[in-house]
Amino acid sequence: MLYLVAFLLHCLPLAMGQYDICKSWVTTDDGPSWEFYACQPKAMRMKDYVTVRVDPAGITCGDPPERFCTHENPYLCSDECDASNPDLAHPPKLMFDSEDEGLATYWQSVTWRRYPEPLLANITLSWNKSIELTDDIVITFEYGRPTVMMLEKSLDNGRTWHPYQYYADDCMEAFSMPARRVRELSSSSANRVLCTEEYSRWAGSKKEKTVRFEVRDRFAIFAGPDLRNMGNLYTRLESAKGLRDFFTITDLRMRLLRPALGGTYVQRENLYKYFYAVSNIEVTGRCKCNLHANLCTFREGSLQCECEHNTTGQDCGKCKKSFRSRSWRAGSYLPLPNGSPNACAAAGSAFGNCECYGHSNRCSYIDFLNVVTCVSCKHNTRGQHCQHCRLGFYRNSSAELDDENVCIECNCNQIGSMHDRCNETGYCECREGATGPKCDDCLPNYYWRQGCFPNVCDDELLLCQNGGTCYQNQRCICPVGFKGVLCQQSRCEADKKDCDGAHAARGSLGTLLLTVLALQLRAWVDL
Ligand SMILES: *[C@@H]1O[C@H](CO)[C@@H](O)[C@H](O)[C@H]1NC(C)=O
Ligand SMILES: *[C@@H]1O[C@H](CO)[C@@H](O)[C@H](O)[C@H]1NC(C)=O
Ligand SMILES: *[C@@H]1O[C@H](CO)[C@@H](O)[C@H](O)[C@H]1NC(C)=O
Ligand SMILES: *[C@@H]1O[C@H](CO)[C@@H](O)[C@H](O)[C@H]1NC(C)=O
Ligand SMILES: *[C@@H]1O[C@H](CO)[C@@H](O)[C@H](O)[C@H]1NC(C)=O
Ligand SMILES: [Ca+2]
Repeated sequence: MLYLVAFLLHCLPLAMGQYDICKSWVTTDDGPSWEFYACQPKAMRMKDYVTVRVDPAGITCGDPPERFCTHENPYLCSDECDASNPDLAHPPKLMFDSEDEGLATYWQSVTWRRYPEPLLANITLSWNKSIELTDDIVITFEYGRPTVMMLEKSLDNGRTWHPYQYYADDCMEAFSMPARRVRELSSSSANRVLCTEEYSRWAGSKKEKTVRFEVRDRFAIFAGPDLRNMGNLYTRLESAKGLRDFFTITDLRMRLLRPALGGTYVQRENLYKYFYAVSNIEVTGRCKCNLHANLCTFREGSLQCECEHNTTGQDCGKCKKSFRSRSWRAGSYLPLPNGSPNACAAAGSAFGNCECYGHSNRCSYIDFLNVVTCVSCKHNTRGQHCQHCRLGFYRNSSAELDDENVCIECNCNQIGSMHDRCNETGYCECREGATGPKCDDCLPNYYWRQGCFPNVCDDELLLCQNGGTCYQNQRCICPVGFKGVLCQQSRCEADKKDCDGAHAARGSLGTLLLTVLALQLRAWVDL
């Protein structure tokens, strides 16, 4: 009880004390046993686990050493940045140290001496782990906040990026977006990406130093202004499409696009007072463990969920081996207050010993065969244990039997192949002349035209005669006066008018008849 009180006190500010245990030992009428619950790790200061990258190269000040001024005192330029002197250097790691000594330590960029070329910098934070934000992201700028910047996020370790929020002193001018406030959002637009002017205006460098990404204000749309109704938030996170992903990140990127100006114009005669200086980046969140873990530890350079419910993986995203009798599912916040663990079940626990490799969650007993078999195998599998691939699919040899990608479509070319089945290595059975794993190529001496056909002509054996040219192995284009598949035949054998006497004399009875016929036809047309 004491523990509980202490715990509640500790967590009240965020009211996030729910879902903190994965299981408990309970006594029931059948004796003591484990009871399982949906669970998630506590929120942490994520800056302690981040790796940072600052772009472009050479954007950090001090190499070569450089003097800079401040907006307050633009003509007293006594400050110096020198990367080779630890007391005067401003490396990126100073964005993540603790600031409790009073004096701010900060990363600083070079000054805007290349004006009017833009002063651009990217600060990329990577966790190599999916994280669910639980509080605002707060970025602290010394010497003024940027007048234009953008926040981007990635959900796939930096492979793809999406805008998260735009910041400008004039959103219309900078991004062609109307300025909006998160507080104006409604429950249907809680995951909208917007442009805000709240954090970009000049307010004197001493006063307003922070730029926020407002997580709490978005939570408040569902949980009320002081986040008391977390149940409603969890219900929404469970049901509203895309809402949970909106607060999930693996990486963050700040794109600094224009520094503080300290006024309306850039003073070209004193460019040493324009630069970026970031003293702190606070990111509060929890490891995403799919509600299957309440601990997340830093091991081998990355955060890892300590998975329960017989799940495994960095995010507890799959079932442990031999606990795959049904498909993996994330735990659920619902029903309130303890949620559903949706634990992985041991093979053999459901129905005799019916393993379905996670492709079915239903078994059925077939009376007259006296067997238990999986029902409705998914992922293109079939068989008593969903252990085979459906016709038209073949086994992915690099995937385990319980992998969702275990069966790959044969993809046989419809025209080139006999049918849409393939052998164990994905080879289709080809019609005559076709070849290739999918039968979408032709053998040598065949050409493709709605299937493979033997070459009519080529440059080796089936040469076009009498100066004809071979068109795509399909036919000979004959010069005037010749015809036939290989232009081997003179037209005078068909039409007397084109012929000299010598040729006509050698004409056979057949061609003679044809000639007569043609002449008659012409006479008839002329009429
Ligand atoms: C910052 O990152 C964006 C991609 O998110 C890229 O297009 C841009 O070139 C980068 N800027 C710098 C200065 O590296
Ligand atoms: C990212 O995390 C995974 C899983 O813990 C690990 O295998 C991998 O080496 C990590 N990658 C980096 C770049 O740290
Ligand atoms: C996980 O498997 C173990 C046996 O290894 C079992 O004792 C435990 O109850 C299982 N947990 C869940 C949540 O099913
Ligand atoms: C085969 O399975 C592996 C492992 O799951 C997967 O990475 C790969 O994409 C699969 N191959 C195909 C062609 O689907
Ligand atoms: C599948 O067919 C291809 C082409 O006929 C053949 O090379 C391969 O050995 C076959 N694989 C199996 C497992 O039969
Ligand atoms: Ca600092």
